[in-house]
Amino acid sequence: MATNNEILIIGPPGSGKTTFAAQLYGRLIGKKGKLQQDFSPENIDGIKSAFYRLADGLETEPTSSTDNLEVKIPVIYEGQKFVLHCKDYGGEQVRDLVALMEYDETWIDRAKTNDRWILFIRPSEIEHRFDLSKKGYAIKDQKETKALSSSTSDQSRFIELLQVLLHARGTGMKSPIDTPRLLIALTCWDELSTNLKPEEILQQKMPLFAHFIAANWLSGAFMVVGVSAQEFPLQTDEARDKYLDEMPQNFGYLVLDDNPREKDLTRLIEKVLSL
Ligand SMILES: Nc1nc2c(ncn2[C@@H]2O[C@H](COP(=O)(O)OP(=O)(O)OP(=O)(O)O)[C@@H](O)[C@H]2O)c(=O)[nH]1
Ligand SMILES: [Mg+2]
Repeated sequence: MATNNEILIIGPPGSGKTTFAAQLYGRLIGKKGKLQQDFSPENIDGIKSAFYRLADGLETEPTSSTDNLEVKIPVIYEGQKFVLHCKDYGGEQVRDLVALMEYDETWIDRAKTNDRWILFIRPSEIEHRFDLSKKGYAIKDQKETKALSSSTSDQSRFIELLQVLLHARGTGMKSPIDTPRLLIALTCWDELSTNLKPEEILQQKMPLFAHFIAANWLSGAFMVVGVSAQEFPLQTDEARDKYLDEMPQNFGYLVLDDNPREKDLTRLIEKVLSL
């Protein structure tokens, strides 16, 4: 069966979904990237308001858990026209999928109709990996104990999330998965201050999850990239002024194999379409 070009971005609260959507929109209207806006879409208010907040040097606001925003942006990619469906919803919905282990019609529809999934993970929020070599040692530091236990559950939560969505889609896991294609986006990359590659960070921070993906997806049907949609935190006046003066379109980058500082954020879409 042919794989369609519908893309679903999946990510827990605070993983950077809205910021990326706003920055992607800026790149599309800027018409300098691989993907360009063809003509103005209707009803793009949700993304626009996030875009204007960034232009004012302000962070995006958390998306309400009841919001299900869907905008259709007509784009041109390599001379071909198609409609990019941008979906934004409160990440709380994603958290509930795992916490309650249940999904509604909206999520069944999302899981089924989108053959390409982008999973947003913010590695700086995944504390320490669970290190089996430490098992058996008395751990004196309470903080460390807490970090270790939260890291295993962080990883298993992402595994469970994918399992719930595959179940909703009706995709079995007995043979390696070809569709949905999966792009794992490690977001807020700037927070890591690292020269490592995205695959290495995934392996280092989430070895269990990395193993789960490699064991269940066909090689070539998934990839890992780094994303810094905002480029730096907007928590100081200096940072906010930078955004005001230079415009959000000039900030943000991807970490790809062929370019570890790719400023064209639209290439994330190109990458997921190329899988
Ligand atoms: N440093 C840094 N911060 C970022 C980046 N992208 C987003 N953030 C910050 O991360 C926070 C969450 O970003 P959002 O885009 O609102 O996250 P979300 O996934 O839409 O969250 P929900 O709507 O709650 O599901 C905000 O404070 C952003 O400013 C980035 O590339 N770098
Ligand atoms: Mg949001």
